[in-house]
Amino acid sequence: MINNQRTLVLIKPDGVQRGLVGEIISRLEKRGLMLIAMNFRQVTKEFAETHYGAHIGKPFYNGLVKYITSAPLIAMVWEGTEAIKAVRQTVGATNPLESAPGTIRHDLALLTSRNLIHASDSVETAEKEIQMWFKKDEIFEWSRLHEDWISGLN
Ligand code: FUP
Repeated sequence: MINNQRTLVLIKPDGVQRGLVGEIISRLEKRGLMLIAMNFRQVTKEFAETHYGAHIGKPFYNGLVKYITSAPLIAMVWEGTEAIKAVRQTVGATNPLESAPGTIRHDLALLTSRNLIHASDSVETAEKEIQMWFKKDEIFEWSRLHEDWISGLN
């Protein structure tokens, strides 16, 4: 497999509350990505502030931290060829009103402030976020019998 990557994906509290967990996971599974870690949790204010540290001071920051800590969320690690780019493409642009039809945010959301999902935006961020959200022994390597039908090269 070329450029095999891992990326952190969160189904934020609005996704859980709206019953969209299965739909979102299904879209990533169908794309050909592999789920290698997953848990359900409600994060503290301190944890959320570390995760969204890049946004401190922005006008939406306090609301963002409140939103993400308000109820449980799903945290996952997905793996696959170019997983970081592939997941962000399937997720769509930050503002659902500007995201492409067929993407999760376009099809299932309306507002940036309730855009359902988080996905790491670079290799460096992915590494940092995966380390922050998961212990090593919570991540499972597994293999698919039909791998060549998804990631085979010609
Ligand atoms: P993304 O990488 O697409 O999740 O987007 P950003 O890192 O730019 O923003 C992180 C989160 O901040 C978004 F998912 C939602 C929130 N946000 C707002 O609520 N309002 C804004 O104007 C911008 C971002």
